[in-house]
Amino acid sequence: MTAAKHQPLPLTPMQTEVLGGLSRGDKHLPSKYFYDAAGARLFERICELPEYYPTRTELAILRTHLPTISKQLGPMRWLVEPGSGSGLKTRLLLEALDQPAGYVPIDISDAQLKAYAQDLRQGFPHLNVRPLSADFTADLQLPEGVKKPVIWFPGSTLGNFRPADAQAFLRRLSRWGGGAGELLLGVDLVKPVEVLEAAYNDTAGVTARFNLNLLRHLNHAAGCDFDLSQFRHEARWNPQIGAIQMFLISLGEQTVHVAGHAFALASQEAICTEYSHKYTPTQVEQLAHASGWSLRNMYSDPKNWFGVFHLEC
Ligand code: AVI
Repeated sequence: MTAAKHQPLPLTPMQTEVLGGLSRGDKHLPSKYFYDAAGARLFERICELPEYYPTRTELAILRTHLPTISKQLGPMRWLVEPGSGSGLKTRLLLEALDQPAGYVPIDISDAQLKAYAQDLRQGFPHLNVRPLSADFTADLQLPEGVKKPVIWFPGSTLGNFRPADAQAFLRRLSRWGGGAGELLLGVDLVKPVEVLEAAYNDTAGVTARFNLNLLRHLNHAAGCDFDLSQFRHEARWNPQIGAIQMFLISLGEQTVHVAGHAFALASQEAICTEYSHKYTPTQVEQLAHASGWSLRNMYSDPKNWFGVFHLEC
């Protein structure tokens, strides 16, 4: 009798990404995996923390300026949102728009998207909601008939892209629906370091739990064996790149495994888990220009902490 040969199982895309990130000299883990169900709940709590100013600042800007923005957009526009469910902000925008032609939320998670669309239809019974299940960072086709859309990308999610990726993404958006659309883009602005670092190192420790939850998610979903008690959260401003970087710091020497591959971590070695780039208004304008957009208007708060940029192709 011959012994059955064990073929290694093919790697999932998630495992491939994790292996790639941990194989680098400066170890990284992909921040998109923060958002399992527990991570999404923790992020909602972050948005309400006293130190985390972006959500309430952007909301205040919208409450003040939506009537003007809506007038400039005019009637019967399709609203398209890459990444469904920025909740209250989207509802405010939908309420402010003059007879929106419809709303297209786009998300990779089909279940989340369907639940969100259903919920929204209850609040806006006359709205044509056409959810699109897709990876919004890749090339995609909007539903038939959705032309010259108003694309809504709030929350400074753009800041989580590296600048070159942000530019490529904005360029892709400029082609959606055949081009000639408009973009409402929420971007967190450069501000004093103390304010920025406090926002990502909150005293209640919610951001630390959000960061560590990434390891829990990867343990379940990618077959890793991270011991959460052996890492601590840290977030710091990197002036060279203009970004807050979040890290998980190894508390001692340890070995972690991913799909049968071992990675040694030195004591105090950092794994970067997130970039959150902050921009000046001029930098946003330059980024927009470099990707086929021009600035119609920018709306900000009295401290200039956050900007809602109205761009057109
Ligand atoms: C989703 N994104 C814009 C958040 C940010 O501020 O970069 C994610 C986050 N990470 C820690 N706190 C919030």
